Amino acid sequence: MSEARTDLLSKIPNNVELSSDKRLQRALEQWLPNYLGWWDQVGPAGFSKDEIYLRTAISVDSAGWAHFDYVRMPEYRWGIFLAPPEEGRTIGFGDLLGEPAWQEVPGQFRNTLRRLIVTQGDTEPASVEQQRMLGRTAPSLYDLRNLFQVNVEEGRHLWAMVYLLHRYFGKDGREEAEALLERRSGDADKPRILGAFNEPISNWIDFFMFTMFTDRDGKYQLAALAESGFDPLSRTCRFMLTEEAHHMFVGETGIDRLVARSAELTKKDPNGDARTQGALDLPTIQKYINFWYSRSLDLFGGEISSNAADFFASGLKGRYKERDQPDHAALEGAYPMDVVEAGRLSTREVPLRTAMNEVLRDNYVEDCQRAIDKWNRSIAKAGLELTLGLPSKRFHRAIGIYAGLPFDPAGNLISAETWQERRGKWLPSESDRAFIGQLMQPVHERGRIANWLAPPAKGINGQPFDYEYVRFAPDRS
Ligand code: BYC
Ligand code: FE
Ligand code: FE
Repeated sequence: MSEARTDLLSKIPNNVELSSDKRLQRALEQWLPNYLGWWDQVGPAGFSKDEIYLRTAISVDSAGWAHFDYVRMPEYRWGIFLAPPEEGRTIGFGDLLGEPAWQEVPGQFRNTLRRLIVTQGDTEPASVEQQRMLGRTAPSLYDLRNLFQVNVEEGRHLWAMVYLLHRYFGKDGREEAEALLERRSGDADKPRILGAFNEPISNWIDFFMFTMFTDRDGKYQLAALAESGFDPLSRTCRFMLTEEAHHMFVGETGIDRLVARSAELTKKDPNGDARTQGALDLPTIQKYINFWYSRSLDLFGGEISSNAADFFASGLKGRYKERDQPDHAALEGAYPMDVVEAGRLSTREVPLRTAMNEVLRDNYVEDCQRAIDKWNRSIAKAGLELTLGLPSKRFHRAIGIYAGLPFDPAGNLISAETWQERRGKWLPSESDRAFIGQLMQPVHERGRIANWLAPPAKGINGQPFDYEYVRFAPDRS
């Protein structure tokens, strides 16, 4: 295997030698107008004539993989890029540990692999659909540009999965690629596959929470798939992870800026009420954390999962940083799991392979806690004593062994009545949403920012915050 050259000039930019496989190239070129039709129909509403200061992936070279310039979104160059192959790569875990990684799909794992790729692929366009209306209420040009950067890259992630489907899964792969453009986030008849991707993202608080918590699930899922014995999937996910870092940055720093401004105005208000000062109060921010964190925990699947054990045994999906694990077979260990038995919580030992979803979820929880600690430092800096926190892993779950059971944020099992009574204190209510709705007035002038949000510490790609991140077209519609 040698490094493929990067072709930036053909219809579909790529580093997978697309021009040497005419059939595949033609099939993807036929999918391209369907993709553009989807983008036009349910991608960002408005702004299609405006020039956005965006980065575009142009190679997988860590030194200079991206190029920044003004682009109209419909003209964005969505490309197919895989991380360079590793000479002599072998399967790193499970029953086939040490065998050569697969360059083609092994027949016995074909359906499972296709399902994993389709599930991953489905989330990418879903998020673009969910975020479609946000441009109209962007708090600054900097944030507007970041929204669109995330959107175009999620579009590219869809391309990444569609390439795998077309290249490795024949006719059913092509059908799945069509279906990825047909499902719609939140649609009653043809919804997206996973729960969080059917939740509305109605305002910028949702957006920052989503990029913090839900894109971060993406990081851990992609990292687990980057370990895959199916080498093209591994290489695809490895490159996607470089882009993912910015999405999580948008979320984590977005919430930090939200929290900092909220704390500052709480401190300033004679009654300690950020809302009278035209900002969001910290208790409401906590509710949004509770909501998006719990929905994102669901994305890791059931705590006890034979699917997860099978994925691991077959070498299809590993753990986070599998190479740092002491035992790649994971046949011996057990995971102490809190389960509900006869209406009470008790701890049960679960075979490690069956607990793989939970193991990955724990890596994620730790990462989220790190961010919470950082936000709490911003609150303390403003001179407030309040703190934010993560609710228990059991709170407000819809998937797995705690699904539908009434737990309070501390993780105690409570009665259904208490849950009904208190849920408005723990999760965003209609009146919270209405209040946020009227906070969300667009600020589309260079260098300015909405009152409810602090400016970022620095701009994008070495530019200042006061930069023309979006050049509005004179004839914009
Ligand atoms: N909602 O054994 P179980 C991203 C289903 S985010 C609805 O518990 P398993 C991004 C499951 O399919 C990363 N259904 O779970 C972020 C199964 O169905 P069947 C996305 C759910 O199989 C922001 C059943 O419940 N990537 O990239 O271990 C913006 C019981 O299965 C949910 C991936 O997810 C749910 N939340 O599945 C843009 C990676 N959870 O078989 C992008 C690929 C589970 O009974 N997917 N179910 O019909 C996977 O690795 C696995 O399929 C899962 C867990 C992690 C989803
Ligand atoms: Fe993505
Ligand atoms: Fe993302």
